[in-house]
Amino acid sequence: VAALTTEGLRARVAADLGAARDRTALLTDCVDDPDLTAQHSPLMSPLVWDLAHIGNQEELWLLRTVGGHDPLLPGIDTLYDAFEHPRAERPRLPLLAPAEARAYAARVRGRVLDLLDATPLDGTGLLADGFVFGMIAQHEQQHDETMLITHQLRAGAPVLRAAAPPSAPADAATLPAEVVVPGGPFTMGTSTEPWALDNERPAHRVHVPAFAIDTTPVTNAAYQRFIADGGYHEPRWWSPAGWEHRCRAGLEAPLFWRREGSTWTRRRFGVVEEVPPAQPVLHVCWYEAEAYARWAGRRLPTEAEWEKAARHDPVTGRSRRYPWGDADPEPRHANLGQRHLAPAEAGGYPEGASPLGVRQLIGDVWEWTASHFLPYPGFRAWPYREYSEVFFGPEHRVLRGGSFAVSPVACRGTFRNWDYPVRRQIFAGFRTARDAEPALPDGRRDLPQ
Ligand code: AVJ
Ligand code: FE
Repeated sequence: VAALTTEGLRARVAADLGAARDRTALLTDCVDDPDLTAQHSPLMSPLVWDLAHIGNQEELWLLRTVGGHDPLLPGIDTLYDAFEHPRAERPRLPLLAPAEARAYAARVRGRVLDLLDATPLDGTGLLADGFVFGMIAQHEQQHDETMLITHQLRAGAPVLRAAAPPSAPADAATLPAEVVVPGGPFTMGTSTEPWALDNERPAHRVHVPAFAIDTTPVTNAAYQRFIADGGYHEPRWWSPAGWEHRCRAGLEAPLFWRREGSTWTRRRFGVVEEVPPAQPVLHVCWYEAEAYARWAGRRLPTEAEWEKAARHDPVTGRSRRYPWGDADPEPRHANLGQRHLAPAEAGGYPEGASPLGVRQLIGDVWEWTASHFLPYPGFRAWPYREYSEVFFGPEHRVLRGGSFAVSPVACRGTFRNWDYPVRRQIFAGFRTARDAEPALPDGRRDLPQ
């Protein structure tokens, strides 16, 4: 973004806003009005809430804060303030009806495109490198992922379709199980990425001791070995909080899985299929990831380890924007943007590998890390406390890397997501790690039987 001319940046903003709106339309035009206003899960808003909230945030930040406009629909702000009304309450609010919500979001967008033409994007603060426009494009795409989660929770006939993700390349079968990342400092976070959000800032040096990390996310086949080995019934693999949750919630397998005879099936956007063994496991909570890792004789990577594996270039000592380099994501690099509605098989996207050969760090599945969601040293809430600051603390765990449902505009090596350790409806999987000593000489490890 930084290298663009003002006109190039304007075109980029318009394209990113347009791509977000196309995605929003795809997710909301395929269902009827009762489906848009229904609550498909108490964890989620009705889709029509997300739709108007997208428009309302765009109006607040772009039309009112930047443009100085008066409110378009006086009185609606409180309905669409995520902090005033928890998700479970939203269906009972006097929300805009689907046609009104669409018209409102479209009206806001029309004025935003006029404002974009009239606004210099080389200013400071909110306008530096077009930041606030980029923030709003990211916000809409984040809600597009949220709406896709709602679709996954929705019962009924399938309404979404997409091409299957690519199969793993031939070398996937012979990849080393893990990659050793040498110890030493690296630069975590960013002070230069123009559209990075506040929690990704500032860049700071972190010393990370040598560790080994899985070359790919943990697969359904590997996870099924944990289940078959009685992993859900062995308290020793679980932390005390994890075991308590496993018992209270009656966890036996990932969310959406069902055992049918000797095979596992799962429901994906209304379609029941056999669980694909080579795809990364999806819809496990942090506690399940933690238990699997302990069963495998390993642990979850810390957030710093994950980011070092993803960004550190041992040749130059620099941190890259993405595992493959500084170039923006293209379809050959990673499974992003809801092009496919599932993760690609483990070992996929060799062109997106990190310098040390770690694959699929970006895209496919969000990856749970061991770390709590905390501010970096020198953190400054910007432009609003409710994006990150109010969520810092031990109750959330950090997820990294983005899923197949994440847009390239809202995904990079520094991007941080977070959620409660019990959450399973998000598109989350994980990979495991270990301290690097003692390393096996060929970089392999023994897999659990
Ligand atoms: C960063 C994904 C946790 O969806 O709750 C959307 C993003 N913030 N609107 C969320 C967000 C405000 C946020 N997450
Ligand atoms: Fe939001």
